[in-house]
Amino acid sequence: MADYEQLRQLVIEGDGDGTIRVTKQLVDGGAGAREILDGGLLPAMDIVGQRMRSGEAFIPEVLLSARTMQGALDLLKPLLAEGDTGNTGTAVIGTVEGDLHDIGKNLVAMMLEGAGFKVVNLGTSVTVAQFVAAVKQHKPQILGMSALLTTTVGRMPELIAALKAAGLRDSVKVMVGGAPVTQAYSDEIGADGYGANAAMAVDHAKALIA
Ligand code: B1M
Repeated sequence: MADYEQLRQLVIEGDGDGTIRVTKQLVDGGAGAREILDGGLLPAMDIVGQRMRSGEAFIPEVLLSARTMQGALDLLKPLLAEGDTGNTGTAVIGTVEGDLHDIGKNLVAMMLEGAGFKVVNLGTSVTVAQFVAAVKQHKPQILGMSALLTTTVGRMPELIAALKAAGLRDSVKVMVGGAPVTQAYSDEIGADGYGANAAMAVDHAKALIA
């Protein structure tokens, strides 16, 4: 019988096949995608982060856990994207330049899709110029930036300044998130919305375009 403790352990160990198997068993047993995320996958990545900080886990192990987590997210994607299929609006999202962390950003993207947004996911290490070009091309209602490093979070105000310089700032609502980002930082840099997690990000995005 699959359980969340087992799932957390498999993600921490970076066991991709085991994680997929247990995730499938939980889905077949009637668990919802949010439940699987909150009960197993997200707490597992928190533990991986603590181990990285304390020197117990190194980059190769962290990368294995991250790949494992992404595999489970891919499996859950149809469930996360279920629901409102209407066209709520367009969201362009990416991880800022110099930053390769994409699990949280991809989760936000999947859940925005689930809320009916058309999502243009620009990937990782997206430059300010690439974000600005994407705003010109896709004319989104929401522009989302993710940053996980204290050394890359400063790209966020740079992009806001670049949008102003290009005369685009009033055309789009800017949302920010990621581990070092707080509501206070979001306010300080003049972003329109912040999400501490993916569910809050989606709620804010919907409220911003209501
Ligand atoms: Co990195 N890493 N990492 N890492 N990594 C952190 C962020 C760190 C906190 C670990 C630690 O020391 N405890 C630390 C940053 C310290 C700091 O800046 N103060 C760190 C470091 C130092 C580094 C390197 C510099 C390590 C090195 O090389 N010496 C290096 C940098 C590489 C680079 O980016 N240039 C590095 C590399 C990596 C891996 C490649 C090995 C891997 C990333 C793989 C990948 O993403 N494909 C990795 C991982 C996995 C982590 C941890 C362990 C987990 C991140 C994660 O995926 N969390 C992380 C520790 C941690 O955060 N606890 C760590 C799960 C994910 C669902 O949560 O991303 O927070 P999160 O997203 C949440 C919310 O933040 C929010 O919603 C999401 C879902 O709830 N959210 C948004 C995110 N984006 C949003 C956008 C929004 C709204 C909400 O609106 C647009």
